[in-house]
Amino acid sequence: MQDRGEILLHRLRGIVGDAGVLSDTAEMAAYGTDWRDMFHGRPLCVVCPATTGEVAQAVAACATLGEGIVPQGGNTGLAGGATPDDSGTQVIISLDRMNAIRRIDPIGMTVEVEAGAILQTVKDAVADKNRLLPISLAAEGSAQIGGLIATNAGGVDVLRYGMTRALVLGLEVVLPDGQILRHLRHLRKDNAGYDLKQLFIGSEGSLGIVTAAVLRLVPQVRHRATAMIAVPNISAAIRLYERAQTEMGEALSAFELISGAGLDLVAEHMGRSAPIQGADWCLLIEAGSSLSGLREACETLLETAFNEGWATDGVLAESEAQADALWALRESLTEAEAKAGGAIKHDISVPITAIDGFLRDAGDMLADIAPQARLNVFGHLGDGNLHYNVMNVTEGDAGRVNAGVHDVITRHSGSISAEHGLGQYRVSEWARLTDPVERALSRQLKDTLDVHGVMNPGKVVPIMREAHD
Ligand code: FAD
Ligand code: 2HG
Ligand code: ZN
Repeated sequence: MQDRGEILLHRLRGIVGDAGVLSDTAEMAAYGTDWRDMFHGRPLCVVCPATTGEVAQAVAACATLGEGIVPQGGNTGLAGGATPDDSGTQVIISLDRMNAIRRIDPIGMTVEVEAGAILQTVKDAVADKNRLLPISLAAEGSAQIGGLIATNAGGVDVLRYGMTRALVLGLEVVLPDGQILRHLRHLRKDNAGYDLKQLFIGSEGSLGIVTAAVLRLVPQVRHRATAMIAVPNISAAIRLYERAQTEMGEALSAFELISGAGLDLVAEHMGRSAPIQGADWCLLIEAGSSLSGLREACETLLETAFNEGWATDGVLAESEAQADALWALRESLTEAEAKAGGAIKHDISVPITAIDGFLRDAGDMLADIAPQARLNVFGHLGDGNLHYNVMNVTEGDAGRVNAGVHDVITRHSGSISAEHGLGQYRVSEWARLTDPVERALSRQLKDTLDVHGVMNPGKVVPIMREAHD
């Protein structure tokens, strides 16, 4: 008699064809491990559907047999959400083959794409029509639209344009029982009933598989001013931020913090050296507009910053190439950290005025429990979102450090996941720190939409039922 796995493989091959199902261990290896090489799973197979109909049939086949499904996009996620468990029974559904850009509307300023389209490819396509899809992150050459929506990705342009959620106008989603929710609307205004698409944005594949989306575009930025500024401390950085908002308003698109230690990592492991040396903290600021005059505004801002003592050094990019070189430093931080041995990652946010206090308290906590730790702190200061990455921690101390940072963040009324999601990396900490009412409601939502518990099990909502705790 055939076992369930063999029956499922047979059915899946019937749906997508033999070539669309990978079950060879070597072929599946890249899909079974996350970008950080931190989570290692063993899938039954990897299914690569070419149409929404095929995704729906594959999901229904898994649901009928009660086997877990793990949706996977570009596999650049930093929370282990796209990695299966090691049971050898879960099915990865990869969106790689569903990558068409279906329609660009430069007047309505929308783009309709399939979930497997790579962010950079979509950005290039809309740029040809003088439009911008304003999501920018270092993984944009691999991250897919479906993955960005599923994680409600942030990045360096959130300050001006919001998280991915703010750009989603319509979605097509395959539900955990194989039904298709078709809501591919190109509408900016649509109050007809519950806004169901919001349920799937940021739910990390735990409620359904995004197969296509309509995204909002903005006019392409024609002029930009980019500056790297050394600041003496965080409170000076915050004062500078307040002034930048006043001077540049909606043109301000990025206000990023990088530590001197982070720039040293980038120099050592990526061979890129910064124009500013020896500072504890640096900012990378960018403003963009269809209109000119930004450079002058940026010069005035820098002048004020020096006069007020908020800046100790600064570089205003003279050319696009120099601006790109400044961004390359910022975008190399994650890879440099990985090359240096990795870190315990904390993707925290607090109200921006609480950043200084958070850094002080977290530093005190670390000095107590892991004095040898090294920090790589950087991120989206303007959003109150820092990547508080702790390096050089022994395996034995890792859990205490992780919980310690999250306890500090909780005391500052912050979030333990500002933009990367919970995946499997943070799910137990979320359960530990989240209000019981919020936990129970999340569980109820998951159980209602995913009756058989097959959609990305163990991600976002813990696998154990919590009804009685
Ligand atoms: P995957 O890694 O494949 O999946 C991520 C999650 O989404 C998983 O839970 C998966 O099950 C689910 N999923 C994927 N596709 C679908 C789908 N079609 N339908 C339903 N669920 C799906 N993130 C930020 O927010 N800001 C940053 O600045 C940022 N910078 C990064 C820089 C680097 C160098 C790296 C490696 C990662 C970075 N990330 C950042 C994290 C990552 O790029 C984002 O989370 C991205 O959105 C993941 O997209 P993906 O296609 O790779 O998704
Ligand atoms: C970034 O801001 C990403 O560059 C990655 O969110 C953060 O590596 C990290 O911890
Ligand atoms: Zn980030």
